[in-house]
Amino acid sequence: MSQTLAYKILENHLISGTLAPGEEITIKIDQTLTQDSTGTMVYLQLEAMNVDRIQTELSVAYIDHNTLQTGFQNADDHEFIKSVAKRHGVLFSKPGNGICHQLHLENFGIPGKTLLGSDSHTPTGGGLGMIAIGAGGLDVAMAMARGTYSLTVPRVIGVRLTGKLKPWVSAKDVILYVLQQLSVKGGVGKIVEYCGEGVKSLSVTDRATITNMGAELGATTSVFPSDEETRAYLASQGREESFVPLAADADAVYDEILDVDLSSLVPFAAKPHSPDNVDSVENIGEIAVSQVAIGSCTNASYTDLMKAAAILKGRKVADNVSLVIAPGSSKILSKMAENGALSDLIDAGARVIECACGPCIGMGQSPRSAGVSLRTFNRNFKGRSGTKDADVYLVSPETAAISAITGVLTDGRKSDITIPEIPAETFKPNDNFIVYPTGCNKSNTPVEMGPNIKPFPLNEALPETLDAVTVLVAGDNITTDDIMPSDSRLLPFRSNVPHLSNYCFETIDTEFPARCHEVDRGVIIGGSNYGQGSSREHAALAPLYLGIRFVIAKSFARIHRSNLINSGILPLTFENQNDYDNLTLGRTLVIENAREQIKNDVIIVKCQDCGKEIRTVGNFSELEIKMLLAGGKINMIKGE
Ligand code: MIC
Ligand code: SF4
Repeated sequence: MSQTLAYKILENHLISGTLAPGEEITIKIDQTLTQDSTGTMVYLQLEAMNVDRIQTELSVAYIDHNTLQTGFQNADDHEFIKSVAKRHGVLFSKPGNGICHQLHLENFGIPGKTLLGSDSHTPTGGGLGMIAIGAGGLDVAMAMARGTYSLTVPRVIGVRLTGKLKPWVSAKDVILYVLQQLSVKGGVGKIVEYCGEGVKSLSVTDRATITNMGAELGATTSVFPSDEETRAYLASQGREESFVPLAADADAVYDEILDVDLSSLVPFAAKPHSPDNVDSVENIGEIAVSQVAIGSCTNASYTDLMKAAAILKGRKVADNVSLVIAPGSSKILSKMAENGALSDLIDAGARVIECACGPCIGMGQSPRSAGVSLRTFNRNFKGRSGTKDADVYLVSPETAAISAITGVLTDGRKSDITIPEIPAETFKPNDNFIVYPTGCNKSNTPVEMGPNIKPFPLNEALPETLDAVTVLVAGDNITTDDIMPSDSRLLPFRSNVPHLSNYCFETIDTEFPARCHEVDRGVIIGGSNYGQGSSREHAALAPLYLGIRFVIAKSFARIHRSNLINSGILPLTFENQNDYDNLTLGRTLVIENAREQIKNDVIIVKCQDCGKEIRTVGNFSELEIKMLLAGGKINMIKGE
């Protein structure tokens, strides 16, 4: 039977289950990656699993998020991660080497392999033809321990590309257009597979920009074929031997098709405060800009930065603009130092900062009050930049660079600048930032545990009767940045859930933690796509710490739903969405006979105050039921 590329790779890795949409399967995981802001939890969990060596072909621990070492906490976390990585056979990438997804593409990604990462933008690897999936930290720890991952088989959308991009239009505009068409919920339960003759006009890093931001569609992952462009990219990184040609069968049938004519696209921007709030730069108009930031795992490749350098060369950053540039990797920065492009950026007035996530996660470089910041990043959620009232627009590197010069949002097609073709480069292998675990094991390498690292909270087995008080009624598209905000102030506490919990839902309702402390158990009511965005399991662990035992929402984002289940918190959806409107704060909701009910199609939740019954749906797989009964994944493993 003819197959999509996604299903071919999944089939090659199938351990159990039926490869059909909606079925639960277990697949072999070849590679994992972690980063530091989710990594401390991952390695605490790996230690708790009491395994000796990892079961994957390759696992890498990157340090890229918490690199502003304003106190001992981040540096302690880095040492902790390094020590556990060495004990179990995981490679460790030091801070300064670059952003995990860019580094993985350059150094380790292999077409046709599976990659599980404790970061929602792990699908960047789909640019190389991998099935690369973002997951909660516990799932990644399990994948290291057992070499497997279980998931519900997604459907596959084909995005059929034709034509070729015009000057000043680039990969970012492709994915912004797809986001405009499909929305931040459009990819939930789906893999986005790119096909069509337009694919070959996109380089691997262009493709990686597109698969990276597939996370913003809510998709399980996105994937491109592996072709001559893939070979060229791997060769440029000195890894041509890793090349494997891969494509869907010619007559593969997709569950849906979206046709995109690349030649019809224009420069786009995602307006505040959602990546799918997309319009053309021309329509938005020449708004004044106070900051421009080029970088992140979406758009900090060599070509992206070289294009920005070519636009800025010999010109001056506008007086009203602070231009900040964070290169994706040390190899890129080094190459640009070598070929002079770095001087072009600095001479134009750019602030070149460390190769790390930096401003993308609010680690410094917050914009001015009520400022307008143009960013080549992937998320513009309110407050994520560290400035609550800033307006963040997501744009391509070309649009960012030209706007930095003019000081207003600018459609480059109107300028007289011609962006030169960026010649392909070869990069010197450099693993001086990598710590190899050679010769290390559990008996000769101690765990380095700093004083800020606290144990993670554990739930208890599901009781027969679960009663909880409504402590929050939230709207649609609540992000995990809303649930557990992260910025330079809070990121140092990613290994300290008790401290973090004081800031849970800070951007939405500052009274939330106090309200939770007043009741024994709490329940959160959410709208649709609850928990979109980051993979941080802290968005489940902090509520768990505060006594949240179930969440009823109109729908859930994939990774957050799994994180809730891993923590033993029930994610339930309303069968009748009108029930959402009747719920207010302070209601006691009861699930009687909960241990049996979670196995049913419909789970009845009774409102003790009004006597009304709310019909909810769990749709839990067998494995999920086991986890929920045990009070979470760790408890389940301990009981096995
Ligand atoms: C993000 O871009 O939101 C992050 C920070 O990389 C997160 C991970 C985290 O919250 O630590 C993600 O995308 O998963
Ligand atoms: Fe880092 Fe931003 Fe990418 Fe998240 S989205 S991994 S914070 S660069």
